[in-house]
This record gives sequence, C-alpha cells and structure tokens, in this order.
Amino acid sequence: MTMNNYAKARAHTNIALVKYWGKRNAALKLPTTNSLSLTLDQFYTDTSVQFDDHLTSDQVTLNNHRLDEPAARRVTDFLNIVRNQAGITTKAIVKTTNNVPTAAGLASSASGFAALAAAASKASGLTLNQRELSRLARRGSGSATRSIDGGFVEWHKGIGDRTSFATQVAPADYWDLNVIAILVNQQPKKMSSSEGMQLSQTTSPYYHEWEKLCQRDLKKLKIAIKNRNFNDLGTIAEENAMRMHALTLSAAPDFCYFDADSLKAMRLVHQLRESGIPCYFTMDAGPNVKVLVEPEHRESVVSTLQAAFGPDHIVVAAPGPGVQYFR
Ligand code: 2P0
Repeated sequence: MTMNNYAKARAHTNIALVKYWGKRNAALKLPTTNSLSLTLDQFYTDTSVQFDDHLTSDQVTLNNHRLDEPAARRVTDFLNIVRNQAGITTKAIVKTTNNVPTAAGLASSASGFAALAAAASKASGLTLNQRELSRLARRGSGSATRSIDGGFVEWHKGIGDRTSFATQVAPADYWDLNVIAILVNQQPKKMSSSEGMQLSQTTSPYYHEWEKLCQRDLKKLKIAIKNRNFNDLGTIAEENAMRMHALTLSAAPDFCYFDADSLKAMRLVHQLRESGIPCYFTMDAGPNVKVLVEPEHRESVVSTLQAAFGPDHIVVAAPGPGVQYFR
C-alpha cells in the first residue's frame, strides 16, 4: 500500500439536549429529526487502526480484550464502508480504549464510532473534511455524527446521505457550563438504543407529535444558546428528555430506561431547583442522569449529589473538543 496505513484518534462523547430518537432509513442511519448536543470533555474513546496486507481478517480489541461476534461484526461492517470509499480490501488491527462506561447510557457508541471513523479513514488514505467525516461516523452510530465536532453541535437530518451531517453551533469555550454525570448503574442496558427507537417509532401513538416538538425545541434551544440563557437551555433539555422517555413508556410493549436511582436523582434536581439553585437534568437510553449547571452553582449541586450517591458515582464534565489525531 502506498498510504500511511496507521492512524490513531480520540473522540469525546456528546450529550444530546434535543435528542435523536428514530430513523427514517436504518441502513444509512438517517434520522427522523435534527438533534443538538454538547460534546463532553470527561468521556472519550481512543482508537488506533493499522491496515496490514498480511492479515486475513480484522482484529478488534476493546480495552485490551479481543472482541467476538457480533460486537466485532459492527466494527468490520464499518471498516467495509471505509475500505469501499478508499478502494482497498486490506484488513486491519483496531485497538480501542474507552474512557466511558460501555453501554451504560453514556454514549460510548458516539465517541467509539467517531474515533473509529477518524482513525480508519486517515489510515486508509482518505482525506475527509469535517462534514464528510461526520457523514462517515453516522454510518457507525447516529450519535457519532455529532462527536466529530466540539462544543454545541447540530446534526441535520438532511434529505439523504450527502446532506445528513453535523455542524458546530458554538465551540467548547463559548459557554462555561458543567454537566454532572451521576453514574447510578454501569451495567449494559437491556434494550439497545437502535431497538428502542425503532419500537417507539413503530408503536408509540405520540411519535408524530415528538417529531413536531423536536423541531420547535431545536429552534428555541438555538436561541437559548445564542443568548447564553441557562434557564431556557435547561428547561428545553429537561422537557425534551422526558418527552423522549415518554416514547418508551408509550411503546408496545412498553419499556423504560429509568431505575429507582434515576428517579431519586431527578427528584433531587427538582428539589435543588425549588431551593433556588438553577440546575436541570437530562437522560439518555440508560439509567444514568446528567445534570446541567453553571459553574457558580456547581459546588452546591456536586455536594448534594455526592451525599446522595457517593463521591465515586459523580463525574463533573465540561464542554469538550472535537476529534483529535495522535502523531
Ligand atoms: C441521542 N441517543 O440523541 C439519543 C438520545 C440515546 C438517547 O443517539 O442506532 O447509539 O447507532 O444510531 O446513536 C443513542 O443511539 O443509535 C442515541 P444508532 P445510537 O444521543
């Protein structure tokens, strides 16, 4: 091969403030709605890709353990998309280290496929711009589309593969905010996001309303970001998250990502707010709760949450950067 066939990249997770919950094209991972997220500094994935002519199959390790089917299959399928674009057939050694609890609702697939897209495309000799890289990451996992950029990022649903990518709304240093993650449960979830969103989309009577509301929430959120209006940002994020979870409760069969500690965390946030401390929660497809707060109130929220859940279960994050390459 003529190219530099090794590359290593880091990508951070993102937390959606207006969420992605449904696909209009499953194969291309084209979403039903636009979504808007904040990339986080504390949770990230490092991935290296080495294409090697001597290999007869892809070899994939996650946190130093060899991945078996079907997890390795998802990586191989993704590499096939990259190989196809680059016009090669060479197999690869993929080494991934997650600084994120895998499959616990902290979006490890977002940072995972963003890092893989960056490392694999570079190692394959492709030179992609941000949009092309974002489109490629989307093929691995929808939320990965938004982890190519840092700060506030909008994923445009687009009208097809070429127009469905993410762009930065504001960089990480635009607004000094914190996202406090409460790790209530680090077990892998029972209902994957892909299955969960499909079930919601096909069976919830509220799904169409969700699509309409997301459009409205997104417009309001962009204004809140523009004005750095924290109460508006938090209110929109909390409402949008609960509406997404209402789609799981109203599916048939119904399912739920909350556990008892998630409800406890949500109540604490309400109580903090009633006591005059502005903070808001959001939750993804897992039981962990993330609390949005401005730095001036961070310590009071952190100490309340630490007292309730134990210091080991609280991680304080801030806006994080987009994809970075290692030399
Ligand atoms: C989001 N989530 O916007 C939403 C909110 C979880 C809840 O995107 O099927 O792993 O690979 O595209 O990206 C998680 O779903 O799903 C997700 P696929 P993904 O962050």
